[in-house]
Amino acid sequence: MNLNELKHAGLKKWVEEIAALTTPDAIVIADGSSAQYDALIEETVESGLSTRLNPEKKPGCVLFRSDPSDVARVEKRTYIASVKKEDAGPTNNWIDPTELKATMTDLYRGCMKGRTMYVIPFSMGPLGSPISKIGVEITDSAYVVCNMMIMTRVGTKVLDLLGTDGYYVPCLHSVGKPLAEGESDHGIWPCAPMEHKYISQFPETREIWSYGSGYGGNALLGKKCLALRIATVLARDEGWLAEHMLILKITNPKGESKYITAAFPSACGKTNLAMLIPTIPGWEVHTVGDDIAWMKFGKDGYLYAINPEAGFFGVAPGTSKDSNPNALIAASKNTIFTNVALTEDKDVWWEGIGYDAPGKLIDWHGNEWVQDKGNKEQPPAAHPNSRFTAPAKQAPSIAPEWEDPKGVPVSAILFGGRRPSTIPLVHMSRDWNHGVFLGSIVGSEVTAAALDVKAGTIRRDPFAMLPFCGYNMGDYFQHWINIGKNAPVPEHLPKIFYVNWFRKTSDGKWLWPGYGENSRVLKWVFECCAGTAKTVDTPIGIMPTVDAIDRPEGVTEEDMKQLLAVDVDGWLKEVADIRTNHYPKFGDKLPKELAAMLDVLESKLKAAK
Ligand code: SAT
Ligand code: MN
Repeated sequence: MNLNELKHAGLKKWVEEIAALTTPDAIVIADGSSAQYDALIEETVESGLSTRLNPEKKPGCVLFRSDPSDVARVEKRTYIASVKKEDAGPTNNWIDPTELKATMTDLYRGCMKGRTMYVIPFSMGPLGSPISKIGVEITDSAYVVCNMMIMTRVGTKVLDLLGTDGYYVPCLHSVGKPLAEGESDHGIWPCAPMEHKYISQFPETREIWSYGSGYGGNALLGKKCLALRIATVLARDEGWLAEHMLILKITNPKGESKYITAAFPSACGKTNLAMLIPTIPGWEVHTVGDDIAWMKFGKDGYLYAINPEAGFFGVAPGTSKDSNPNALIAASKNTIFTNVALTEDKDVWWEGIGYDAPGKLIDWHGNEWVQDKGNKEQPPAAHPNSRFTAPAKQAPSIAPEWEDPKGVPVSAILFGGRRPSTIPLVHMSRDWNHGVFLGSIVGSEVTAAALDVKAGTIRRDPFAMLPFCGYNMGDYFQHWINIGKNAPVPEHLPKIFYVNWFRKTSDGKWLWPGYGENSRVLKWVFECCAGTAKTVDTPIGIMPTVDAIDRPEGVTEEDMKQLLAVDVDGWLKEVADIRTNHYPKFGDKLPKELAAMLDVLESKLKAAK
């Protein structure tokens, strides 16, 4: 289909304006057909940008290698360009929108010369769902088009839904001009130097402008840019929640199901939990989503969640038959791999795949690589942030109702992080505001190697939304409080939990095995929602009794006591850290309900001492 067939006058005008600015050689509209997908992939194979994988081992799969400078989201080049700086808040980068648009317009000028401009109409969420949103991405990257075709619902059906004047979020993307001035093109994966990269959200006008990166969340604008940063703004204004959460369904042996959403900072196993295989006989877990949840009140007063995405953009390293067999199967066909290693027989390999590298590999740089197991310093064959882009429907664990336009009613919301001490295996909030408090204090321990901070430091990542909230995080906390206040049926609000799979003994051993065994904790969560759980009230909230959770093999009663103990001194340190280092960041935007919650926690802990 061509530009003249676009029935939406506003969209056509926007596409023409961008074409005049960026001067592409051709314009192609993504129709969502598999013929178009195949042709685009074939083009990338022919140009050398991608490699087709072994059709017997990985049918319909390709491998891309990005530029070594373009391998992850770039938080320091990500902007919330609200009119007032205060509206971006203390946790976001800000540039005045007029100034930023002027800078970026200069960069965009002529940037698509020699390339094709693609117009991608996409729906975040099932087509026509009252919770879904439509976006249109303009990009000069075929890689982006193909990834968007897996991650979202793309094509003419979306244009039909949009009609002649429907609302869409405009998302403009270019991989940018080559790395160095005068250089014809930097290698085969074009991108701009760091100081020219901009991932910009304009919250008032609900626009996304991205320049200079071709990778992941910088370039697939439906994901973090629309489904989180812009969606949080829409959600605030329209009274719903756009969250960085997986959605899973848990079913007990009687066939009764509950839906749970969960937010964790990165590297805490969100995709693994979403696809977990329970170790408790008779229980089942199914996947609705692994990264983002949009939740809106239904007529019955329950919060209904949809997964706005249609695929998984999962981290490859560490994914194995043991850690996540469902993800491996999901990514066994029709999948785009990025920056993993290639085997001699054109299969993929990565660190933590569960077996040694077979023979000579081509690493993510495109160089020969032979595993040297004695050498701990050997650079990895797959980039640590290498990815698979796989259709969600290919996961054996996918819930049959994952595309239900009305969403699924949420019974429980989990928050969690990587906390070797203090935070117990699980506790439940006393009420909604206490749950909001738990979300606001989410943090994860960082290692000295990972970030430029002292080992053992807690990096606070409220609601796991630090890089993804499109407005002032203090106002975002208030929005969560307001959702509770305005709940049509307060008893139908989800219960809120804080979990921690990462407790260690004083000599550094894991206290809890994690993975499939986490189903034992999910079972207790299920029972809390059903009103059948064994619970005890403690200064920090509602906890399981020591015998409430069946112990996995290797976990002793002593371990369980430790996992479920209230560490009063540890929590008092936590309170002090929140009071002096965390909450003051939000100034007078910090909701009074949260300040009060901190005081209550402190006095309960002191009374227990
Ligand atoms: O690159 S993405 O933002 O899509 C994934 C991630 O960093 O969480
Ligand atoms: Mn994520």
